[in-house]
Amino acid sequence: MLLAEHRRAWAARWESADIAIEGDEDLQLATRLALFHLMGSAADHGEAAVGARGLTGHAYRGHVFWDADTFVLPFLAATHPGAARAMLEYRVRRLATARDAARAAGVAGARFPWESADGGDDVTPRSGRDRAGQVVPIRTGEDELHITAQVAWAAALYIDWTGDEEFAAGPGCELLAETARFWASRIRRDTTGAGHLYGVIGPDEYHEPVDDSAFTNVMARWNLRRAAEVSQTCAGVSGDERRHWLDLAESLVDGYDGRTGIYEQFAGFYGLEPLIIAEVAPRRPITADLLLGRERVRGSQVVKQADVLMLHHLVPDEVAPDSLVPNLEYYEPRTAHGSSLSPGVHASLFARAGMTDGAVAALRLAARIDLDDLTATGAGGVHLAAMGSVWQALVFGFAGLRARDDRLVVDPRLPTAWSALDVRVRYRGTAIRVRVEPGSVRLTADGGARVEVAGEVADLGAGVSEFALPDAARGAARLREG
Ligand code: IFM
Repeated sequence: MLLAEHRRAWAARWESADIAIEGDEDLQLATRLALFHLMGSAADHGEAAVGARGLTGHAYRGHVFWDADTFVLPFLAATHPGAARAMLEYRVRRLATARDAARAAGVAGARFPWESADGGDDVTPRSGRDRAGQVVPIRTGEDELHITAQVAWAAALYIDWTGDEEFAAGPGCELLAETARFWASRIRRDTTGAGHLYGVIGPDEYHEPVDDSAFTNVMARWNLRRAAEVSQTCAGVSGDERRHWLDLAESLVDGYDGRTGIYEQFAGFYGLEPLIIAEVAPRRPITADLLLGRERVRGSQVVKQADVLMLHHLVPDEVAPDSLVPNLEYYEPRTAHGSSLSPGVHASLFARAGMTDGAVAALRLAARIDLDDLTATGAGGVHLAAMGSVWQALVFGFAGLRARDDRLVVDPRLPTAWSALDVRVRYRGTAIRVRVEPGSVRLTADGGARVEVAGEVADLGAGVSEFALPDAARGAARLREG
């Protein structure tokens, strides 16, 4: 194929993926670098295993983590769905291995591995050397169970964005049902009937193992509920099983305190040393366990990466209404951003909370992780999940896009320093360009789509629709269509 044809094919393939940030050239450039790597990370069909560093470096031996399902896949589902489907196919083809892993652990359903390669069994190393050269045990392969819910979450997000009914009724349903069965048999009920998950690791790997990780419990709850909903239209799940899932979901404790509006990260977190990493570290991101020692960090409230806050990002309908701001205020100064996955999630949430200065600062960190080698781990390859988090912060956070029920929700927050944010996505087969300017949002679609813009529901046809955004809290008034 000639170079010009290659270019045309590449442009056609990715026409729904560009992002323009008008008013911030540095962020624009860094964002395009992230898009470039994300675009190159997955195949269009067959199955695609996306390692934590893609194909750019040796770190983590190319293994696939939740980085793929949670951070990279959403970009593909919303811009180039065939590639997202290929990533899901990687999981679908390893479902039998995940079932074997569950059986070997004495539980039902399917248990996906924390780190996987070609075979689909768990390949997490059992020990490693930390940056000070000390040999340390690695327990994530045994205990970081939330990966199983992330696979289900990725399948559901793909269904929500694409409306792929064949996948939803077939392999998607199977993934959701088998992951729900895993949680159903792993939950233990105490004498009061409350459900618990003991001995797990949440995203914050500084604390391991813990009981009742709010993140893991709420993701498991979401998994059980979503499986009960989706499996109504697919074979193999009885009404009794669905009711059992819903009952267990209801029973799970989640550490939420209605008086403070805060989720306790895990049972006993509040009793740890109240060390605020933002006050003691010279800068963030910081590898807090290296700075302060593993044991000190383990006994303190220093959080490695977005943990409770990941819930507000991934499953906002599953957390208590109005709990974003209190949790952001509580956990943000406690978070070291010791993982590159973290600042982009904070950026997205700051944007959702309307705190756009904090959002831009966090986004800048996420976007410059590889450019400035902020974690000094760049030699191992680029941090694909961080790049995915940059896209998510811009599209889910600032532009406020979300596939919810039968519609695409658009609820933007534009920082004052930006004159416009222009993003492109593909929602249920329709290419949609979303241009946010101060006070307005313009949607250009190449077909039909139901949208909800700051509270107002509208059915778009092909063409341009403009909505006023007089005040994000008060909603939008439609200006013109055509
Ligand atoms: O998946 C991540 C994890 O959340 C933190 N440590 C690195 C892994 C691979 O990027």
